[in-house]
Amino acid sequence: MVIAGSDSSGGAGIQADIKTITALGSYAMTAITAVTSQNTTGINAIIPIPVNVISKQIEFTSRDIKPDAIKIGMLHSENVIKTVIKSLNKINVKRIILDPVMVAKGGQRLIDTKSIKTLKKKLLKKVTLITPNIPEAEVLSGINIKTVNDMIYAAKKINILGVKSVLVKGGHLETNKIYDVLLSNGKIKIFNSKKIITKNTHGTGCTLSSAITTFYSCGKTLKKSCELGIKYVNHAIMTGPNYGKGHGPINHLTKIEIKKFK
Ligand code: PXL
Repeated sequence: MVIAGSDSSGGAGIQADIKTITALGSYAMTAITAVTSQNTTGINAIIPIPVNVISKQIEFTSRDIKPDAIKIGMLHSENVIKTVIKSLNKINVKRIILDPVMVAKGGQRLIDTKSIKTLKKKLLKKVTLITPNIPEAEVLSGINIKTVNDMIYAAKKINILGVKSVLVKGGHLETNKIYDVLLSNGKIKIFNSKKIITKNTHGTGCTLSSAITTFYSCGKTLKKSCELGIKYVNHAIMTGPNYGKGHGPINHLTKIEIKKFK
């Protein structure tokens, strides 16, 4: 199950989540938190969904088909965060992945400051894995991140807030390769990938967290799920369709061979 916002341009949000989960052979259910109106050049409206409608989607859907895992994306207000926590408490799903969505690729804020506080204080305790990018990890940890060592330190600081595992994504760092840092069970694992030079990276965060959630829901370890998720997103970036005038989408239907994911 995905709890997230809708992206009318189809590259990020719920649309990216459903495409990813489906492409990887799994079944996606959704609870929509907000509807955004956007294209690849930016967002021109965010329409919140009433909180009682959010809790209904989560609870009624899960009562029939119990999710193997939950991915959480855009939670734009404090009220939405509190509502999601209440619903999570009722449905009792163990594997919860949080992509702490804060700013869209074009720079538009998708969450306010008060909500970030509530997310840190109340939601993180419920979460198995959080997947911040560098700016999000800086906000959550209070650390200025310039190096891979800073990423490790930030992961440790975020871990202390109560979340079990942390994947700090290094795409924003000015390094020749991309380093993603996983802190899980007190151990650090660094995944490195080739840097792909492109402006078409809209929805990479949503896609990665959904891919990780899918692999994890099928019983792979968190470490393996991160490794496979990163591989999938890299393929999807490399084969992106180059749509739109701004930050275009990636290719969620990248021809991945399932046997590579063993
Ligand atoms: O990529 C972050 C994100 C998440 N969720 C929604 C979005 C975006 C970015 O545009 O629109 C709904």
